[in-house]
Amino acid sequence: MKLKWKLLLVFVVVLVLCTASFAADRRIVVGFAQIGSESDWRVGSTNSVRQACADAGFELIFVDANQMQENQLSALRDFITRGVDYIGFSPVVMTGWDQIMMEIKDAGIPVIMLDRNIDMPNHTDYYATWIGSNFVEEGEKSALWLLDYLGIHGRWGEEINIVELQGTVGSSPAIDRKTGFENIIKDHPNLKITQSQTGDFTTELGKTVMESFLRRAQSDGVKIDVLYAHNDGMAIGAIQAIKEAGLVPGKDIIIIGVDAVKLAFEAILAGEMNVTVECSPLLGPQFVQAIKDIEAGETLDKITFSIEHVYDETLSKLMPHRYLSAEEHYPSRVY
Ligand code: GYE
Repeated sequence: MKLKWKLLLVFVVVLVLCTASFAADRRIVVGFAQIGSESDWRVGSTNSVRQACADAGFELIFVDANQMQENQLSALRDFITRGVDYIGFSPVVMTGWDQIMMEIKDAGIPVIMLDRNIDMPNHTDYYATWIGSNFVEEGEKSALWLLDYLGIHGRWGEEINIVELQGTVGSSPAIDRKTGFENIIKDHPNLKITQSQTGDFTTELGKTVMESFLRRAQSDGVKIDVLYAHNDGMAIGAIQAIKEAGLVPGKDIIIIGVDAVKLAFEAILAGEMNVTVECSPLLGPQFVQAIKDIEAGETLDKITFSIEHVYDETLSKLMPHRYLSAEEHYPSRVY
């Protein structure tokens, strides 16, 4: 063989080997469009996704959208342009995603929905799976806990005025937690929601809105018996407002929160909050597993719910089959 052909052969062999090793080393690239960092829950969710992707050796392009839909839309569009392998997505609100979901589908990028859901025609056609909590059930559990609590305190049938701090307007947990709670209280006409407003899932707004609930209740001469907050962060802010108004949270006003973050456990142990309904943000490992399953050619279930509990320091002593002790589980909380 002539030298020039030999050199060409060597070149081709080297090229093939390089390409093969590049393919073997090629990391899976995941774009994740996160809502923001509005709560301890969300921070727990972000940490869980980051850690699980790092453990799996994925390259993660992570965007914090600061609770703004337009930021999420541009992050998703950027993921398409970059040609990521997978998209992870927690939509801040339910609607307004039709166009982008179609674009992602056309680009052939599998989407894994985490935590919140979208509302568009045939929405399940646009994602491989959705992993999260049953928010309607969380609302129902909150109301059922309240009925049990009133029962053991001999307040069954008493007129009970409830104020509600809703989550982000138009988000699936805010819509569903309200629906779930109302599903139960509608059969109990003595339980009334007297004021209801959004606190956007933040502690700061939870406090501000609770202050206005208290002012309005005072001027109307109406007692507030219960606060139902769609997340613990808002409940913590409201507790502050209640204290500043000279009332005793957890006693003068029964406080119900959702998420089961560490701070809620601390408030329960301090007697300032009564119960927290768990919603787990630790979805990173399931998110990574879903990607691995798709890589292996499996078809995923469209919905995966996480298993969650209710924690308090009163009913868990009497009904341990239904409620868990906050004190006992506090040391093992990770968010
Ligand atoms: O309850 C709240 C957060 O979407 C389930 O978002 C999540 C909610 C969670 O900021 O704290």
